[in-house]
Parts: sequence; C-alpha cells; structure tokens
Amino acid sequence: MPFLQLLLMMLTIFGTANASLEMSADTTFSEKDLGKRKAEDAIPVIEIRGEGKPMSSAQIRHLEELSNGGPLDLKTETVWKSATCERKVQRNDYVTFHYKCFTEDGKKIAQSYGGETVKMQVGVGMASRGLDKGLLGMCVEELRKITIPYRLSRKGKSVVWKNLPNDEHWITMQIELLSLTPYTHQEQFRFLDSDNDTKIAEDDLINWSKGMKKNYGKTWKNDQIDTVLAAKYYIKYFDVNRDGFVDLGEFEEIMERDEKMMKREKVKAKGRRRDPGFAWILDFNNDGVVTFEENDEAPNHFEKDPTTLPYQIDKEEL
Ligand SMILES: [Ca+2]
Ligand SMILES: [Ca+2]
Ligand SMILES: [Ca+2]
Repeated sequence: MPFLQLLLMMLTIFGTANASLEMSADTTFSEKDLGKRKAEDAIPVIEIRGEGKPMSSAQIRHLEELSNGGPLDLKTETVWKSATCERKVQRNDYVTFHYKCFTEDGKKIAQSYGGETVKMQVGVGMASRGLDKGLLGMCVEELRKITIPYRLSRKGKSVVWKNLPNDEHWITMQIELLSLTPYTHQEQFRFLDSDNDTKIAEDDLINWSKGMKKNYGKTWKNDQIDTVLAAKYYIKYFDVNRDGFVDLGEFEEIMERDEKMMKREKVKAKGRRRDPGFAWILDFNNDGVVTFEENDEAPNHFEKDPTTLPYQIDKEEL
C-alpha cells in the first residue's frame, strides 16, 4: 500500500521536524467497524498544524494499525535453509538457538552470540508471543528473520531476555536454529524433574516454577495461584501409587489418559492451549484449552483434591 508508506514517512519526517500532526475526530472508529470498511476508508485523515507536540511512536503505531485494518502481525522471512529438513519446529518442541535483535531502522541492540545459546520449549510462554509463534516451522540450521510488532514483542524482564527492548514499535529477531528435540512425554518429564533424580516431587515443581519466572519471565496467568498448593495438587493428580512422587510411568499414563479425553471434546472453548508443563493441571475439564474462568477458579481448585484422581478409591475409604 504505497500511499500508506508515504503517509507514514511524512508523519515520521514531520514528527521529527517538530510540526504538529493531529488525527481528526473521524478516525476514532472501533476495530470492529474497521473490519467492515473498505481499505481506503481506513486511511485516517491527518491535519497538519504549525503548533503542538510531534507524534509519539504510539500514535504512529495506532495509525498504522488502523490503516492495516486490525492489529499488526509478525512477519517471517527465511534467510537461509539447508536443502534437507528432517523435522520442522512444532508447538511444545524444545529448541536451542542464537539470536541477534535489531530495531526498525536496522540498529543491532542485543544478541546471544558470544554468550549462552537460548534453550526453550516453543509455544508455552517462555518467549514473547511473537517469537513463540515465529519459531514454528523452522528447520535446524535455518536462519530466519522474525519481525515482531510491539503488541507481540513485550515480555517480562528475565535473565534470558534482559537485553531485549520492551518499547520498540517493531523489532527484528534474526534466529539461527541450532538444535531441535521433538516433544515427547519422556522429554517433558525430564524437563520438569529439576533435580534429575527420575521422579517429580513437590520441590521439583516449585523450583521449576521459580526458574521459569527468573530466567524466562514465565509466570502463572493468575497471580493468586499459590505455587506450593499447586505443586501438592499436581502430585496428587499424577501419583498413581500414592508414594508422594510422580515417576515416568505415572506421568505417561496420566498424560495419555488426559489426551484421550481432550480428543473426545469436539467443541473448543476460547482460551490458551494446554501447556504440558506444570500448568497442565489448569485445564480442569480436560478439553485441551485453559479458559479465563479456569484460570480464575484455579486457586479454589488447588485447595481441594483433584476431582479426577489417578487411582480407584476403595469402597471402605468412601
Ligand atoms: Ca526430582
Ligand atoms: Ca508415585
Ligand atoms: Ca478447559
């Protein structure tokens, strides 16, 4: 849309020159109305005056979203890819990569090269929403540019992402994918078994949760959730032989039981897809989606025992 580009360029130039640009009143229609309008109608009318403040990047972003007909989305571009690709990254896979991060005008502001590689599980909130999505479909050794708008690039401050900006209009992440481990229940079990002693205990989950927050900015969506209570609930949910620990066999058995129930559920509610980590227990009705209500009610659930227990209750216990 060349007109839009020209318009934005003008805005940027006038903005820098300290001229005033004000959107006229008729640009303040809702996003819902916008979808119904023609593209031409969506281009806002700009008044240029000789006084007032220059446009902020947030105002420019707002105009760009209006002209785009909705919220901005990420753009991906494969810079280089090997001729053979055994597997493309899918949600829940584990990856390692290096990155360089650039601002919109091409200035490099951060990189992992020279330091540690980033190790993470894809699609479970260990990275910004844009990066989580942009990694999907990558092959090992691929070099990809993921350009992420502000609304998808923000992430809580953490060890791994501490150098990424949280206030840029657009950022470009140049990713070099170094390794990919496909999701399996066994890998997930190892991931959660923080002290690597082949059983998941309450402490593993509590430490895992702390590490996620500190290193990746990944937290419970509901900050009223008590991690200790959630860990106790998690163990009860998976502990078939009731010895206080979850071993690999128990983990696989319960994960498979739940996946079968999720497959039976045809109608999907609105919410986030179920996370195979500690947050697995948030999907209380086993439909594969964690809704706003489930997140909201989680603290109450965690004070009680799971409604679906991993073992049969003997008659005399009732
Ligand atoms: Ca352990
Ligand atoms: Ca057990
Ligand atoms: Ca659910």
